[in-house]
Amino acid sequence: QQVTVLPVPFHYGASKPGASGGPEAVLQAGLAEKLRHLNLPHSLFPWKEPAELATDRRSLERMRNWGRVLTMSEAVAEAVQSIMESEALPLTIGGDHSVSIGTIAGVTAHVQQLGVVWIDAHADLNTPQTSHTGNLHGMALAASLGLGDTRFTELLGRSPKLQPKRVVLVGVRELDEGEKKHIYETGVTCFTMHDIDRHGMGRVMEKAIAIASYGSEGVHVSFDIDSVDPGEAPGTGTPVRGGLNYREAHLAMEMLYDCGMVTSADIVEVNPLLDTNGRTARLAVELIGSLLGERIL
Ligand code: DIR
Ligand code: MN
Ligand code: MN
Ligand code: MN
Repeated sequence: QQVTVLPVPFHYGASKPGASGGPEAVLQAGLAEKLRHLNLPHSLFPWKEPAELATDRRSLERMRNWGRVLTMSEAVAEAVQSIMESEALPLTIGGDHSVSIGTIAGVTAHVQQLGVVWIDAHADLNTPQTSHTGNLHGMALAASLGLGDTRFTELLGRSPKLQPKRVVLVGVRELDEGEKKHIYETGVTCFTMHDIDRHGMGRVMEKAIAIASYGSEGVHVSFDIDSVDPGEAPGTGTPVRGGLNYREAHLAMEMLYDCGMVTSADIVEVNPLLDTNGRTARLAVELIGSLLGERIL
C-alpha cells in the first residue's frame, strides 16, 4: 500500500496558533523513518499555501476565519481527491481539525459509502449556531454530516458526505449542549470515556469498527491527538483531562489496521508550541505506525 503524506500547516480553525507547526514537528519526530521501517512506499504531497484571500471573506463572529478555512478546505479536498485517484492512502497531518472537512470531502469523492471513526476528546459537532467559540475545528464532523454553513457542507458538491449510521466517535469527554442534541438527532454513535472505562478499549473498538464498516466501502480514521490524556499528549490546544492512556490509543490504531478497511487517515491538533520536548509529536508518529501495521511481535 502506497502512502501519500499530506502536510497541512494550518491553525485558523482553532483559537490558539501553533497547530500550523504540527506537520513540521511530526516529520521532525521521524515520520518518514517510521514509514521506511514499515517497508511502506511513501511520498510527501507538496502542500502549496493557497493564494491570498478575497477581502469579502472577512471573519464572522460565529465562524471565525471562515474564508481562510474554506480556501484551505478546497485545497485539501483537491489534494486528497488526487491522492485517492493515484490509489495511495492519504495520510493528512494537521493542522487543526478543520482540515478534516477537506479530507472527508476528498475521500468521499471516490468512496461513496464511507465509514468514519472520529477519535477525539470532543465531538466536533457544532454548527455556527451552537458553537460557543466560533472555531471551525469544532464544526468539522458536523459539516461532513451536512450540518452548518453550506459553503462547508457542499465542498466539492454532494452533501451530506457521510451517513450518521456509519459514523462513530471514540474517547469523547467534553460536549457542548448543542453537540449533545446533534448526537441524539443524527443518531451517530458516541463512545465516551465512560464506555471505555466500563467495557474496555478492545470491546469499544470492536463495536466502533463494526458500525463504521458495516456496508461501507472504506473507513476513514480522524485522530485528534487531544483524545489521548494530556499527561501523554500535552502538546495540543484544547487538552481535557481523563483521556485515553498510551496503550488504549495504540490498541485503537492496531485494531483499525487489522480491520483491513482503512482508506485514509488524519492526525490532527499536534501543537509543538505547547509540547514538552517533542513528546506529543513522537506519540503521533508511533500511533501512525500502529495504524499502518506496526506490531510489538
Ligand atoms: C469546543 C472545543 N467544543 C468548540 N472543540 C474542540 O470550540 O466547539 N475540538 N477543541 O477538538
Ligand atoms: Mn477535534
Ligand atoms: Mn478535540
Ligand atoms: Mn464549549
